[in-house]
Amino acid sequence: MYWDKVHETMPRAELQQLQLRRLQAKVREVYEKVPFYREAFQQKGLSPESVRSLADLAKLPFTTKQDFRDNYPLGLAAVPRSEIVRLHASSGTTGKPTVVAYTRADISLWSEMMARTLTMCGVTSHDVVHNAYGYGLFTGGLGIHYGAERVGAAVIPMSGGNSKRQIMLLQDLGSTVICCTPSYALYLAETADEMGVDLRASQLRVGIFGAEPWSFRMRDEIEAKLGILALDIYGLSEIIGPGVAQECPQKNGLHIFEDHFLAEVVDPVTGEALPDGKKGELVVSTITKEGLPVIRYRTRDITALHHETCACGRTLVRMDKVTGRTDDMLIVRGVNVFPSQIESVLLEVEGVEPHYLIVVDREHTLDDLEIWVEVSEQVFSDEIRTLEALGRRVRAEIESVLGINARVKLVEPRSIQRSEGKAKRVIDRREL
Ligand code: DLL
Repeated sequence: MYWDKVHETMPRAELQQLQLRRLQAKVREVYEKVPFYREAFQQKGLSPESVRSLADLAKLPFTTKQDFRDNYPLGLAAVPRSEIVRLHASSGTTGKPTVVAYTRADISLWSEMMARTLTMCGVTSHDVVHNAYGYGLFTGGLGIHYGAERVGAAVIPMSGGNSKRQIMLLQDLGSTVICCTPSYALYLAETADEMGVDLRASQLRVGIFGAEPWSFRMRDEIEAKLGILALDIYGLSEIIGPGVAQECPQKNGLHIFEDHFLAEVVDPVTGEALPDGKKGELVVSTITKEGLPVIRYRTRDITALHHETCACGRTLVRMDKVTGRTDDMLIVRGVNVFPSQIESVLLEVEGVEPHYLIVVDREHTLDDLEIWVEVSEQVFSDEIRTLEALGRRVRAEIESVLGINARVKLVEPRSIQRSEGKAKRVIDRREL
């Protein structure tokens, strides 16, 4: 099912013409209206006329999170305040948040992208969408909300929190679609379980989960516990929010809406373009957004691109599931470790729950990696010998995948803090 068949299935040559036209116009616009871009271009000896083909995109300077910080709050905006109708912000781990601005046309574009997203997941005007992404400065809640309204579905603006009430309303209002972070979906499943409710018997059919990394194993777990099809949604505030890319039921990567968002994957160290299939850092340029257009934004998200047409018929480039960020990679005793690798290992092991915490510390000069893992109720009440054997098994699996050893601490069911939004998986106590 397509929302906008023309653009979602456009032959590549035609799509590229459209992209080039839009890119040239946007580059001209930011050069004229945003001093940051004019200076960045001039420093490289570039002008809007330097962009003659799509390949010329690679000559343009990158924009980074730091540039947003340096121009806090709205120095990168390309329109006067009077044209801005909405502001959102993403909370950074340090310092001031990143603020983003939308014009009326941007809100319409965003709704359109979200309508594509939802339609790709099979959502229609007959659906009831339980939206448990946070409403507020976070883009998840309102992004899904406007998309669901555009499709004509009935949207329930739940936001996060009060999980028991969520389960009650989910059932009573006959929700067919659920949207939230994957970690919150698991928490809801757990809450339902405690309440004696079997979500598999509810009307829920499909879930649209994102805003944080989650493994394929986690998908299996969610699909089994909720009895639904679970699809991955990707986006970031700096670009527009959710609605940058969406996985279709083929489960074959996420389609990037590249008639509006140009995608490149570059080597995170050299900044050089990488070919299809090679993992690197995703870089995105917005070629139609008005309020806060961004050229070559370094997302820090790690993925690879694929250009072959998908079995669903969309010609739009696909990106792999984001497995980590260049900045949440841990370097433990010199080895690169991504939390998602640990997650996949844990979820392979029977008796272990998908709730974990990675604690890194430094004893004298040596890094110490400890992984806290919840065990299932059944294992927990079993003999100590069983627990010990499980601990050894997890440890061995982790060692074989990461190539380093870690201490494994098996903890009681439900003892690791649950999150209503993005889960916090890593505690790094090293003072480096
Ligand atoms: O998380 C927007 C969003 C809302 C996406 C709802 C999907 C659903 P930010 O708070 O700015 O925006 O965080 C963006 O979250 O750079 C990724 O690191 C991460 N992220 C988002 N979606 C995914 C995903 C929203 N599907 C940052 N898989 C991004 C992995 C994701 N990571």
